[in-house]
Amino acid sequence: MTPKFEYAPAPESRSVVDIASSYGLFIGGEFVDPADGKSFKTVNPATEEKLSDVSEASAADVDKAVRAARRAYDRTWSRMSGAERGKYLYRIARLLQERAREFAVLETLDNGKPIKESRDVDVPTAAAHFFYHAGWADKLEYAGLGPAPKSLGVVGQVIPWNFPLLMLAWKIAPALATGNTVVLKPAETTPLTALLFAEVCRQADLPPGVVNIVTGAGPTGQAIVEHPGVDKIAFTGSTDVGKAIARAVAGTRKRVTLELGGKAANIVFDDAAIDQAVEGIVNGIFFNQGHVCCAGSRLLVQESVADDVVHRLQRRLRTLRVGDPMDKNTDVGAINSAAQLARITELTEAGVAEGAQRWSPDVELPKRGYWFAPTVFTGVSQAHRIAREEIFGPVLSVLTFRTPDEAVAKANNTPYGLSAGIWSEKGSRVLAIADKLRAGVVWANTFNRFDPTSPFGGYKESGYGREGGRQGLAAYLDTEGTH
Ligand code: TAP
Repeated sequence: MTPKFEYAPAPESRSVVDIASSYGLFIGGEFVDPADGKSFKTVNPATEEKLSDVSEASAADVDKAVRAARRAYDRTWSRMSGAERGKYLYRIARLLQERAREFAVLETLDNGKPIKESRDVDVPTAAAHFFYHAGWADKLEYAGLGPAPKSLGVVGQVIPWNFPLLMLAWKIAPALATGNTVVLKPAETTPLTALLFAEVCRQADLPPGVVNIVTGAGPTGQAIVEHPGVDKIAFTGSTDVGKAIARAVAGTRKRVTLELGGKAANIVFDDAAIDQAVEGIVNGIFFNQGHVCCAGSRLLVQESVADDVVHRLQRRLRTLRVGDPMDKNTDVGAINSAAQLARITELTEAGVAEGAQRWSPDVELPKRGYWFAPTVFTGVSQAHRIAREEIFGPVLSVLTFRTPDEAVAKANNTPYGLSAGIWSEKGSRVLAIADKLRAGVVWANTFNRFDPTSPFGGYKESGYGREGGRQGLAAYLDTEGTH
């Protein structure tokens, strides 16, 4: 598709939030320079314009952060009552709400996601995670995890770029509520909301060292994983890196939880409310440009309604607005990085080469920045790469089935098992199918709904451990008294 126009982000977006020209590492409650003075730039993926220079933490910096976290754990955080810890979490939650506009704008500038998503999903859901876990802080003995479960100590957390603030909240809120201290590394391409969050920690008077933010690339994450002073690793990212982390911590005292990739089936039966299902399909794969671990990237549609569903889906996709993420009417924003765009392009080319039929609505993509038009593949077989591999972009693969058993077999025919969706008006069918799906989260007549009260996590190669809900607390507690 030939790019046709260019735009600049609205000038007011820069005035909503102050972006410093460079950022230090947040260690022990202070922004400090990295030991070897290295930095990297973070860009706006919608314009390729540089936003800021961010410090690159070396192993020495990670060591400093782990020591700060240990000191904070020993001297203050582990000695504090749950009720006191809860007050800090409530304070952080309220500050996220008060500064919601800044967070939403910054997230959209750094990530490329539509402002209406950062405003209505990422930021409020992040605040909700802090509110929810604040409530648990003084009630841990009632969580059904043993009489007086103890915290683990220093937790190393490594997160991806698709929901930078929300993934931070999923990690930091339960860790703090359960009495642990944290060293967190955001993804290289989206560090800015984590650094704004560091400022919020200071504003909330969080004791220095309870939260430490070290920015950098893969090696910084690796230094956290390998540091002997870390008691637990919580990782969200690709299955390949997750496997490397599991190998690195094998045989050490470190606990580990992994939230990895997915290739979710969104299953539409012939008795479904079709228009409602079409909305769910669109939300399932085009929300956040499809940069969603639990995206409904495989549409399994019953043969008798397949033509109708695809036709209505195409009609709906023609109405999507692709472009400036800062425009409140935009539905599909920019791809997060050149590397991710290359991966999406490579896989979609493989889809064509393997014989699937590719379709996109006629959209005008901006000239600069990283863009990919919403894409639907029909005529997909289970052997195609686009049906097996995680694309992590706005690309839907459509497969068909005749019987419910065939739907289940196809849905489960993947090494992943993070999520799935079922569209049917029959409650008994929904329950029966949900029971047979090998996926950690199953949505019925909806998709991509996130709530702090409900545990989220994978089966099979999508990882282990749960985040959210009562079950998510267990990942941060020594429930067996063996740590
Ligand atoms: P990864 O490349 O795995 O990166 C995730 C994080 O790990 C980043 O902070 C990355 O740093 C860091 N990292 C890279 N190499 C590392 C190493 N050897 N040791 C320790 N840390 C390392 O994934 P991604 O491309 O950012 O994210 C996309 C993937 O995340 C997808 O597969 C998606 O499904 C998965 N994801 C899963 C979930 C859940 S909840 N299951 C949620 C969101 C995303 P850099 O950014 O600097 O490379």
